[in-house]
Amino acid sequence: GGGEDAAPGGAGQDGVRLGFSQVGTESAWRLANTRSIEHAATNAGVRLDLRIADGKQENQAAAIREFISADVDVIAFSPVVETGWDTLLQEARDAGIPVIVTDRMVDTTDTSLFVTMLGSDFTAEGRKAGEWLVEHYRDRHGRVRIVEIEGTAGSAPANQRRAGFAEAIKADRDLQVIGSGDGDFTRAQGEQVMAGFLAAHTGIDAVFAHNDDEGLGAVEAIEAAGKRPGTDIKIITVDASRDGLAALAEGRLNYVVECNPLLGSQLMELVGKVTTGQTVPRRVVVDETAFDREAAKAVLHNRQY
Ligand code: GYE
Repeated sequence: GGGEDAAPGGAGQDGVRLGFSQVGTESAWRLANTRSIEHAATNAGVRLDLRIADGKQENQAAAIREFISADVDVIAFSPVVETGWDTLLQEARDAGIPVIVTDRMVDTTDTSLFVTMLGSDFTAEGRKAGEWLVEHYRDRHGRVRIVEIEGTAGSAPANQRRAGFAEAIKADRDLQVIGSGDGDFTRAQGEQVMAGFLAAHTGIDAVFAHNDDEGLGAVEAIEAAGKRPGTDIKIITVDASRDGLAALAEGRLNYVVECNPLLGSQLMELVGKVTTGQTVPRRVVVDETAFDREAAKAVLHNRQY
């Protein structure tokens, strides 16, 4: 990777007005995602109107309604939660403005309300996290006590990572989720939820945190409780941010599943196609992998986010 922001314009995007409603500033992933979209828009000559919603659906609704009144050429957004978008999407359609759903999926009754969805396969990410645990505890007999620090309640990545993880750990009945809580994809909330688990349960073996920030918060809570993260308690996270991979290389996290935020140039390509009447696939999936300690050491030096 690394070259994703270098995609040239000239594919119909030049001068196009794009309204983009972003979730917020909750994580390293999100900051990298916003930067990627800004860079790619500049490179493609797209006139970007970017609004940051501070994690609130009502802010996103207000921004999208402003995009509609301003009659932008394309609306794109990363929905903070999955449900509750039908009316708004209908308003965009009535105004004749195509909508591209980015990063997080919406749950709509009518999927023709958006042109395409560009984002990661969150179910596959959750599955990869679960498969690592199944493999790691293959030879152990007896219960493995897992706690889950989930992403923002109602968001697509929280719902789908939970589902993929649950599906994978079913392969071993000894693997049991004994507690779960909403970490809101932030470090502070991840730390607080983990502190609560440590106070409520003894003998926690493993943590599945839905992103790196939550996992790094859990590291702090575990250390504060006098235990060694990565050794006494195993930690699996998603994203593969630089801080996540650094903690993995140090052995404080145990496994990190990649979720790639650098989708700006793919988004601008879709914007160009949509505004020039070309057909686009209904679903575009971002490529990603997963890292153990050795793999983290190998890529850490040139990680961009
Ligand atoms: O994993 C998390 C961010 O929607 C994929 O949101 C994104 C998630 C990402 O806050 O760090």
